[in-house]
Amino acid sequence: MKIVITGAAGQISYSLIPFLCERGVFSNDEKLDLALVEIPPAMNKLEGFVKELEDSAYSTVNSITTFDNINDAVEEADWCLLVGSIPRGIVFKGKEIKERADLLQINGNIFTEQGKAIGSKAKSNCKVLVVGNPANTNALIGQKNSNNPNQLWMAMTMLDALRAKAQVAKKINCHVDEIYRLAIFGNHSPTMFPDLENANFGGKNLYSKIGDKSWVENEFLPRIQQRGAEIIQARGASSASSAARAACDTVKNVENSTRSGDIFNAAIISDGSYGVAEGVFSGFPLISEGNGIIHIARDFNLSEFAKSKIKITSNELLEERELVRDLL
Ligand code: NAX
Repeated sequence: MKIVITGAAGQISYSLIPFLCERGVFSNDEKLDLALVEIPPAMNKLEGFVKELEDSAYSTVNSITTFDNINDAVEEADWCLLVGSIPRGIVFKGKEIKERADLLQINGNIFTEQGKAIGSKAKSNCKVLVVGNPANTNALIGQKNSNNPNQLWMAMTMLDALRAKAQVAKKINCHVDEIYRLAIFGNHSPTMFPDLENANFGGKNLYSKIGDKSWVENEFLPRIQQRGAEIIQARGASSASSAARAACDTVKNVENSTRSGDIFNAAIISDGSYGVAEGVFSGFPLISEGNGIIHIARDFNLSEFAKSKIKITSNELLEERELVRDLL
């Protein structure tokens, strides 16, 4: 199993790669060939991390190779985890990147190249998870440029789902594993919509169990939508350990079947389901049959409130798509 990880010297990858190397993510007899990708200035740091991975002596790992370009790395890849991207606020070619439009264009160029490389060189059933922000639109650019319809492209919304589960579990005093069918719709951005109306707890409707509309609308929703900013403010750095756990969980969910009665979360290309605009990457409730076969769960009932929230996040995805139209 060849796994390519970009941004491999970054903070998310520092947690993500050890998680992926633990048993239980892929089938037990699978041996991993890790292809770790960075930009040239970060190669020294990456080599340091590779020494640590070697010292961890994982029984699951067959080989570890490093690359300073995507083209050589993705040859015959089974999975590509695209974590690396240029963050907002950084000085790039002498200019501070403040605007979403600039961020989309700069990262867009990275994902154009990565999409082309994956489409032409990775396996025809390669699975791709985009973590680097703006993740949904980066995935759209990558997928369009891959020109390979059999590969599965996703953007990460699992972290939003885990955050939502954790807050609800605290509210009703249960364990996170007791919560089923909690879905994230839309963009991985503050417009995303975590739906509790279709979620279950102990076989009963979760929204009714919470029984507190004001908490859902005025505390829960803004907290999940702004959780990333809350972490940055407290930690002085963006979410890394939780993001890594969410990325690993996404891989696990795509490789294995979804537990009975549940869904998992990722953004995939929209076919217009649930009122989301067609042709953008949106979070949906998904069901996995294992080995990369996934589909959208079709039995969610949306209230007028949910529909209005999904429209907002869908419109944002359309706006983002317009800003990168030249790259699609
Ligand atoms: P870091 O800045 O620690 O690491 C990013 C790494 O990517 C750096 O080492 C950089 O050299 C590398 N990189 C940049 N361009 C590259 C390229 N073209 N090829 C290969 N490597 C490249 O960021 P980190 O905290 O690890 O976050 C990575 C990305 O995840 C960011 O875009 C961040 O915004 C995004 N996130 C996405 C989340 C999601 O739920 N989808 C949540 C967490 C996180 O905010």
